[in-house]
Amino acid sequence: MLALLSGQAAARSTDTVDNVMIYIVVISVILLLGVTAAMVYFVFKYHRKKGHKPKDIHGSVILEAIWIGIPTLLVLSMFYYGYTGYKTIRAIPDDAFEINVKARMWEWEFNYENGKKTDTLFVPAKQNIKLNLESYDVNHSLYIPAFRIKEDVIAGRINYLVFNAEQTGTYDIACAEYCGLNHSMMYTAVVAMPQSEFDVWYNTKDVSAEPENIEDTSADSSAVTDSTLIGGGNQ
Ligand SMILES: [Cu+2]
Repeated sequence: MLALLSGQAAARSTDTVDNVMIYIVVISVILLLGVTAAMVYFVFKYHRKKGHKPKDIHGSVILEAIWIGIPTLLVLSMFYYGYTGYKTIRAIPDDAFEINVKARMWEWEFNYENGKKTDTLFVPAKQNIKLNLESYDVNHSLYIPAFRIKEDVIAGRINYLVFNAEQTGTYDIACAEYCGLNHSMMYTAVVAMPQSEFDVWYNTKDVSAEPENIEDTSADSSAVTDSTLIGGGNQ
């Protein structure tokens, strides 16, 4: 919601999902207020009065058509809005930068095309990213709450997740599929860096090295440290 208020979404998918969410919440609140107001009004209007004889009402085609028609249209519009958003999020852009992700009990492994391998996901910001998701063992689920995206990592199958981080920063990654005893320890982070910074890191020889500036900050307050991630999670 913070991103909504400040107008700075962490990723494109954040906006897509939030817009649908707001749409559904607004409709729900309007209906809630309308139903509650009608209920209170009817309590006073139709309370039992002395000497008053209630009369029976036997259906009304127009009324019934209205209360079937309007909710149906509302629900269909929610579906349409949600589905078009889902299609946008699932579409694989041609220029996507691919990273192979392997999940195992209980950690994530990010494998880059040039042989780099990390346990934190480093990506360039404002670039389409495609994660190819595979599991070494059981089912997991890769969840990035700030980007509003989550995809199951199914054993024996390759799944994918696409995103584009609009803002540089560090965001939580969690496992969202209960996968065993230390499932709750499967926190790591996605670090979105400016393209130039990412290129420097990506092209350094040491395959296991993490970006220098990330290592520096992780000592004090960065969310890359395990303790912060475990504390700050929402799974
Ligand atoms: Cu898991």
